[in-house]
Amino acid sequence: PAQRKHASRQRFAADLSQCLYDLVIHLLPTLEELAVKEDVRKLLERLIRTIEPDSRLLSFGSTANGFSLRNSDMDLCCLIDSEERLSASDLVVMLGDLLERETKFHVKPLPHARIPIVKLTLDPAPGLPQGIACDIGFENRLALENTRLLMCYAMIDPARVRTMVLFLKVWSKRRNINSPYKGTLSSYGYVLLVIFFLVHVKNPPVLPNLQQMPPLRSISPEDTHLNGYNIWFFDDIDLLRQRWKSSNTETVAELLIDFFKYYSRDFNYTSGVASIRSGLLKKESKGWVSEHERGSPRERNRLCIEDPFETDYNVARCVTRDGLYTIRGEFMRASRILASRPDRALVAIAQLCE
Ligand code: 3AT
Ligand code: MG
Repeated sequence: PAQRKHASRQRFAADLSQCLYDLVIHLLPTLEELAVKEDVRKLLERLIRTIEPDSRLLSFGSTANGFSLRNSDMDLCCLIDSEERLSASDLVVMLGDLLERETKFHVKPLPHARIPIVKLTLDPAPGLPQGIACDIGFENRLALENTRLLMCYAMIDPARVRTMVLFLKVWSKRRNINSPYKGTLSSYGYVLLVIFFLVHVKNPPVLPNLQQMPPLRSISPEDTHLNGYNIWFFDDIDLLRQRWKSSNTETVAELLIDFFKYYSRDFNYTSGVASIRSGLLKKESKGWVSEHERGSPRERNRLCIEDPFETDYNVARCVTRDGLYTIRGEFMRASRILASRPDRALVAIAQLCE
């Protein structure tokens, strides 16, 4: 009977892996969508240069890191290379006016937000059935770097890493636990949970720790630091693909099953901090405690995920007590569904994302 159980588990995992690949392929953005988005970026860049001639408009977030689903929003960052430049909030106001006059976008400038941005939306049109949503921020160089870091992780083992991440994005959106504004976790947070799991929890690891690999030649601190944060990581992916081969041969389904199991019962939410740079840390050692005393409106550190570069920043700071309760409940539910191994993997996926 033990052997039969093992065989059935293997069969289910193989089936599930195939279904996950098939599902994810259908959810990737089309080439047409990517081309339209690139045209939009170029158009916006041209317009911004009428205000700041020495500026560049770069994509970050999922459009740039390989973790994008069909119709995902565009995150854009404007970098200005000249010495004298307008403040971000002035730029937001001016750019807002300009785009309002010159384009068909609906424009919403937010000059007084913590990070000033211009929000844009474009109505659906033929060839663009879902329209476009886009945020333009300024000088957010750390976001460009963390985008590049996630992209490198995606490229080391695209089949397993991208499939896991994309499935979790779909799942978390369908289960309504992907809204930092409502007390749950951002996509960025989920991606970090996956990478933490693949680097630090799985043994043997599926991914190396790019931030702890020694550089090939010595680099001066000026080249590795940005705003006081160490942003160095091993980014020579061609070389890495030649040299680094994971001895972990688990299928994407086995990894996903284990991921849900780990975050439903093994991760210590009370005291643990997930850090992709340093592994499992303690809230206490980072001073990320006691901000959620009873009745306090400031609930900061229920769930702790260290940003890869801004190490004093908890990416999951928006997650409230109720939010975390819901997220953990969802991890348990997913774990339960997968453990019950319905006859067909497709049924499991449908149930998971119900
Ligand atoms: P979607 O496809 O939009 O769901 P995404 O991969 O674009 O997912 P987000 O929209 O959550 O991810 O984030 C876009 C980028 O913004 C990722 C990261 O560079 C930055 N970012 C987002 N949330 C945070 C955060 N809490 N802390 C620091 N940087 C963040
Ligand atoms: Mg995004």
